[in-house]
Amino acid sequence: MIREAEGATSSHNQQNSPFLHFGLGDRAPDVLEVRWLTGRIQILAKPRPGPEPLLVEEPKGRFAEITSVKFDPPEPKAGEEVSAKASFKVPAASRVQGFAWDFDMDNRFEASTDKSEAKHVFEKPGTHLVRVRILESKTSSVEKGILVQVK
Ligand SMILES: [Ca+2]
Repeated sequence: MIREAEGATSSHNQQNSPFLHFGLGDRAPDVLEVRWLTGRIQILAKPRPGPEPLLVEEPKGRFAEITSVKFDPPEPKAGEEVSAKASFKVPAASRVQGFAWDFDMDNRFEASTDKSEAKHVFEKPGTHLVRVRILESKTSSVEKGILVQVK
């Protein structure tokens, strides 16, 4: 389930509540991901349904940023192995737990790596959107999407 919230939808003399209400019903998902407008992804493991609402607030403090992703070769051919390398910044106090790579935007990560580099073979030519995630901790991560042209 994905639910998107927009900001600035209020009109004159009206103000939107800063709260969003989600109903999970009787389902107990394994993971609840909250994507904040700042780019931070908050990961809540096994949120329990119950009579009391679960209040989720964006964590304070600085977080990691993926500054760029480079491919080698920059314009790969279909069937050719490509190396993808992410450049990133992390606050001094945090450590990176790892990286996850989704090379075909199906919301499943094909590769999990300790280093900021992964290899992949694109089977088909065309424009591919690659998603890379920095895992800052079990509860926080940041993603970036990059287009790559495959010949
Ligand atoms: Ca994938």
